[in-house]
Amino acid sequence: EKKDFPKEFVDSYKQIKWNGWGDTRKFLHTLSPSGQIAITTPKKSAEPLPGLKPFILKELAGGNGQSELEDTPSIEFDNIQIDPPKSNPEFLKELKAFFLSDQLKDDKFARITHTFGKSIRDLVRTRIGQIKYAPDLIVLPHSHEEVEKLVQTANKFNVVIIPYGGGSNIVGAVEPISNERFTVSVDMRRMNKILWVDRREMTACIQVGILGPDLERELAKSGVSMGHDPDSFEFSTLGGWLATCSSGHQSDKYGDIEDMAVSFKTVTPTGTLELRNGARAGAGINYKHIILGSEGTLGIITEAIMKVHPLPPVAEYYGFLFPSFAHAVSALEQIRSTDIIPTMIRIYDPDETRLSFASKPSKGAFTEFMSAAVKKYLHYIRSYDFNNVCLSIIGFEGSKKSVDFAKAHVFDILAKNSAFSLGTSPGKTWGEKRYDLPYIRDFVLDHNMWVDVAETTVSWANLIPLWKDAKAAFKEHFRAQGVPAWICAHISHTYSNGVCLYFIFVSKQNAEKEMTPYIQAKRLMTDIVMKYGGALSHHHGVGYEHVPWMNRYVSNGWITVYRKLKETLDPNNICNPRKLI
Ligand code: FAD
Ligand code: PL3
Repeated sequence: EKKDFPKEFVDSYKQIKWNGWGDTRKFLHTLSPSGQIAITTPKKSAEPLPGLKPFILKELAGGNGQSELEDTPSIEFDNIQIDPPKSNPEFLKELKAFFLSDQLKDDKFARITHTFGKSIRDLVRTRIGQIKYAPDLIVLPHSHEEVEKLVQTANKFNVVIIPYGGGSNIVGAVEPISNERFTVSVDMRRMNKILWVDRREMTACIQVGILGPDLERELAKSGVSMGHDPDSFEFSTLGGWLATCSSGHQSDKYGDIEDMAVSFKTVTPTGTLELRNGARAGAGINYKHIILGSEGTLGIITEAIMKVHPLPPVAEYYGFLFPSFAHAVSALEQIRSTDIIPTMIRIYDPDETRLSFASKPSKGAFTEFMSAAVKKYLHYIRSYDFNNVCLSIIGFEGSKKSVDFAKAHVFDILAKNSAFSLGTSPGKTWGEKRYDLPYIRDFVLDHNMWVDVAETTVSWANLIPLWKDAKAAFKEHFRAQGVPAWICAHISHTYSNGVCLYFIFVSKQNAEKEMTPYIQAKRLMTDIVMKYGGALSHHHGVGYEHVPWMNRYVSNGWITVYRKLKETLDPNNICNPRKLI
């Protein structure tokens, strides 16, 4: 039976920027006549960030004497040209017998907004209208059964299917990389319901096309939370998180996505794979790990049973300053070597600390705090050198008793490592602004610069050497070319045997306005990560972006195992081909 979707539902792809990041109503722009950068959000109109433009000019754009930002606007949507969709009348005829016409889209807007993810390369190509292989059709399924029908039909007609969650990946994971076969992008976001919540077993069964805010809002009605909060939370889906092995801010307490996933259904061209529900089993291979991180190459995940926990009665986030990155890392390592771990520990290196201060609104708590008197105190009494200061945000969630206990223990270690408490207001600001940073990327692209990121998991022993070496190598690479460039880093997820180290790097766009500078930078950063034995990615996945390193990262034996598995589950290679290896 064909079911209409609620009339008031607006498909997500229509509500987010086609050529940038996030909500169409949220963006950075320059205020005239003051020339300051401001952020406009659905809640507030134009809030000035007075420190940001001077910071960019000083650190980057002004590196060659420039005193104003240059404008490099995006192409207008109407000026983009793409090839018409390929014709496949028999396949479409079978689909139309099963799907409503509103579930099948092949208009230019739908096709362009399902071509890429949100990496720098994706945004740059969209902004210049360089769209080579847009999918021929977008299908918006409503149920597991519809996905089964779609996959069977695609397999019959040798049609490529690419699962599309929020499209927030930055590794090329949803992009069609050939136009040899008819290609369908399967937009999962109408599969957005919580099917049940079991408060006794603390699990919930969820359709995986649900976006982060909808998921947590609906779970909260039952008094529970999943606690997965990546930076892309607002625009990414549960299915995408499972398929990319994602990690959220509070992973230190609630785990990464693989720790939360109990079982799920995956529709493959050779049938649906199900997993058992239950607390744990030691009965052979843990098959869920075959699908986690498979990035749509083995099939489409439709429904998942996930662990949840009661909404924490207490959530307290604090800001601390450390005299240097080494002090902060030392404190972190001491905390991690005990059995009392905060919910979140983020440490910004000195450069990202300065960016963080520079991008605050005019009367933020930080600005007040950094008054001359306090600065003097830290400098003269505590011997802080402000070129090296690092900001840290440390959060505790749970019962009051457990939070108080953890705080006493952790604050003691922080004090022994010369940390200075800024109280809860930086934590509050972090909570309010934590999804804003990617909007700066669009502003940077609008002004003849580019920005990219690299992240890894690195051992404690290699953390500081990798941090120093990668930053130095990046700076030297651009210095040798006479191009202004800037790099910063933070630590965002911690484990007993290492941390996630995350770099952000920015430079001027080159005269040819093409991709060489960031392809070179990405290569340089990933080679250094490999040299220090880091993970090829802690949480961004592989897509095609990281494929060139896969042979070095995973042994040949495992690549053969994956290939055989793929041939078995997907003999016609219709599921997201040429990704992962
Ligand atoms: P998509 O981008 O749509 O797809 C990603 C991959 O999963 C593709 O291969 C796709 O085919 C596959 N896929 C999607 N849905 C399904 C499904 N139902 N079944 C099978 N395969 C499927 N990642 C983190 O982990 N932590 C972060 O903090 C984080 N922050 C980010 C911040 C920004 C600004 C951006 C742009 C990205 C960030 N990412 C982060 C990366 C990205 O958000 C994650 O990889 C996320 O898990 C992707 O989810 P999605 O729903 O957008 O998936
Ligand atoms: C994936 O985890 C995230 C992908 C986008 C991150 C964008 C970060 C943008 C930061 C912009 C900083 C510009 C500062 C300029 C300084 C000279």
